[in-house]
This record gives sequence, C-alpha cells and structure tokens, in this order.
Amino acid sequence: MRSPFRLGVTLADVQPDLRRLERRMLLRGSLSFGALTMLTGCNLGGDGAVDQALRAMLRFNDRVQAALFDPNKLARTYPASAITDPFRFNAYYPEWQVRTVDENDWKLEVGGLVDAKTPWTVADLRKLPQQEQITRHVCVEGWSQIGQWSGIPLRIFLEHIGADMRAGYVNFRCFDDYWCGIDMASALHPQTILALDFEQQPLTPLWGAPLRLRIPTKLGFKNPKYIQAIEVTRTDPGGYWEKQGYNWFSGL
Ligand SMILES: Nc1nc2c(c(=O)[nH]1)N[C@H]1C(S)=C(S)[C@@H](COP(=O)(O)O)O[C@H]1N2
Ligand SMILES: [Mo]
Repeated sequence: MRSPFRLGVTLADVQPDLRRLERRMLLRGSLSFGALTMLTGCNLGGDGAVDQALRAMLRFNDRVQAALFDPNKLARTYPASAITDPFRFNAYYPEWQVRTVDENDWKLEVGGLVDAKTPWTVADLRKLPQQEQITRHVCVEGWSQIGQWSGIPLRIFLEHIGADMRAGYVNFRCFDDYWCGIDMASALHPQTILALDFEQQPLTPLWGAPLRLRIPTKLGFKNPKYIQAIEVTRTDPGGYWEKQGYNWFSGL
C-alpha cells in the first residue's frame, strides 16, 4: 500500500494504534471527531487512506454505540428548580438569522415507509397524548443546560402514521435547511418526544417553533428544531453535522 504519510508510515503501521486509541477513548466516553482529528492531524474531508480509515472507525464506533444502547434506560430527569435560566440558543447560524414560519401555514409532512402520509397541523398534533420532561441538553461544543419540554412521544406518533418500525431510521428535515436522522431504537425510546412546548409555553422561533425533536439520550445536534418533514427510511440519512464528521449515533 502506498504510504499516506510523508514520513513513510503505512496505514497498516498506525492502524493498531488508532484502534487502541479508539477503544480507550470509547471506554472513557470521549471519542469525538475533534479529538481524533487533533491527535492524528487529519481531516475527514479528504480521500486519503487515513481519512478513509478514520471514517471507517467512526462508522465502527456508531455500530458499537448502537449495540450498547439500552432502549429502557432513562435519561436523568430534574426538578423544576434545576432549569437553566437564561437558556442558551444554538444553531449553525446566529440568532438574528432564525427562520420563522406562520403556524397556520405550516403542516408537518410525513413520508417514507408509513401508511398515512396526510400532513399534520399543530392543532392535529396537540390532540395526541402529550408528555413533559425536564432533562439535560448536552451540546457537543462542550456546554449543557437543563430545560423543560413537552410534546408527543415519537413512538406514539410513529404508531399513528403506521410507520414500519423495522425500517431502521427516522429522518428529520427542517425548514432552516438543517437535517438529521436517528436510529429506530432511539426513536422509540420513551423519552424521545416531538416537542410543541418549551417551559410550558408553545415553542417560540428561537426554540424551534412550531415543532422540534427532544431526545435526551443524544447530543444536542440530534435534537432538530423547525421540523418540516419526518421520513421513515431504510438507509442512514446522515445529517448536517454528520456530514462534517460528527458521529452519526452521538448517544449520551
Ligand atoms: N433546525 C435546526 N435544529 C438544530 C440546530 C440547527 O442549527 N437547526 N442546531 C442543533 C444544535 S447543535 C443544538 S446544541 C440545539 C440547540 O437547541 P437550543 O437552541 O434549544 O438550545 O439545536 C439543534 N437543532
Ligand atoms: Mo449542539
């Protein structure tokens, strides 16, 4: 194999080290794209052998995380007194660029492997059972905060639309051009909700109005705001941050 490094080190030489490194970081729960690229001096944008190896490792790590996921283990919940105030806004753009939509013009589209593809209004969604949670939202950038959300358990919504629960993935498309997907086991987790309310009020534009996903078993970027469409699919849909190299599973 041609050497990926100028020093003449081959991929075969570094692979055992990378594997060991990954295992160690995985055990510490600290394997991140940033750490990997820093330690190896590589980026995942290229086609080099090491880039390919890193991408393969991230996929490997996704599979391990998915296999370790316990569908019955609940994320920690908190009392109302623990809610973070003020709550921090985050998106891939600054606050002043927040996209808004008139709730009366908006309908949630559903597609893919589902029986019922009729779009849903906010009023329709509010007729389904609602569940509240106070949980910690953890952003991969290194901050976290405790918030209160309520909405429809995603499992109940998926049952209502006759989703194929063996399909594998649920994909979210947002009207700010963000998108991401989650694995079905996480979609069916009892604390995964389609949130309509934040701190007991209907979501406002900053917090993802009119509908966002709240999934406390995953990192912040797996909590899409401004949802436009939900699709049940058989293929890993990737996502905005996943495309830049973040782990697809990104569980906590
Ligand atoms: N549509 C959309 N959803 C998004 C994002 C985004 O840029 N667009 N950013 C994600 C990231 S990285 C985080 S940390 C959370 C932030 O949610 P908050 O503004 O409620 O704190 O939203 C997530 N969902
Ligand atoms: Mo984030």
